[in-house]
Amino acid sequence: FETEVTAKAADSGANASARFAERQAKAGSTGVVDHERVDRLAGKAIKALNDLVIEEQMSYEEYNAFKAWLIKVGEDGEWPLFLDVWLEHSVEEVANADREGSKGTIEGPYYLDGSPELEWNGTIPMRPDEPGTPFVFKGQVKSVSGEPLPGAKLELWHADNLGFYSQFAPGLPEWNLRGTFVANENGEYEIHTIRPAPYQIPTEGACGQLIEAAGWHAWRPAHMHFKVHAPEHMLITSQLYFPGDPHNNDDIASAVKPELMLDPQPNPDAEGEYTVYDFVLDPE
Ligand code: MBD
Ligand code: FE
Repeated sequence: FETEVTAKAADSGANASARFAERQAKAGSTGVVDHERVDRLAGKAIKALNDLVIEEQMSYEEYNAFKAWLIKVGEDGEWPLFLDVWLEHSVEEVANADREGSKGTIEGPYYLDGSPELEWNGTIPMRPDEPGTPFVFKGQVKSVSGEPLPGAKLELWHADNLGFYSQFAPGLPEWNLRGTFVANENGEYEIHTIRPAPYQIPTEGACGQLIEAAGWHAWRPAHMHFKVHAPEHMLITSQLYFPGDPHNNDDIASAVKPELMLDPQPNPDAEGEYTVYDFVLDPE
């Protein structure tokens, strides 16, 4: 069992790198280089590292350990994981500073576009015996002026009851716990799924090695990922969290915000829990 879990975790990094490369290729590039901007950003990044070496009086031994580790991050396919865990939260903060609607947060390394499209009140693709507490997620997509946004699309993806994402960890059916829900004429949705488990980032790769060496922990609190789109509105990328999770206050990816906390209640109509959360989208 140990080796099985290890194999799954090791594959996740390589898969995340491959999926990212595909998406970048599809997104295309204008090929136009803003030399001044590159000079400024690359220059500052290099200066920050040089300052670190001088300030901390880094030795050759430390420099070589750093070099070996950087090489290993690539070999393990963990650049998406490393960047999304330790840097994306700042990029997201800059990108979304002016929004008036719902807060968003980072996308992370495990998004896939094109998940199966379902009605406004559907069950997310899952195994017949999918382990975990049944969970109903309902609410409404609205504009900042309070208008419902019919036909809005909610993409939802989350880990299973063991913390694994389909298409990244092997052994799970394609699109397991991934779906695109189309809101009804009132902008409403009612999604049936299961509660995801907290997520531990792979411990045996380069990121795990860093975490171990620094004496940090490898956990993200349990979370569900969303992208919500509506015509003439800004796309929102978000994650929602569960109260009481031991890692809500020390998420390794620094992606928890108080506005993103759900309030699950026992479901009066069925086994499990339900929660209500509305998405408010800014105009484009
Ligand atoms: C995840 O599931 C995640 O959401 C992030 C941001 C990083 C690693 C794993
Ligand atoms: Fe995640």
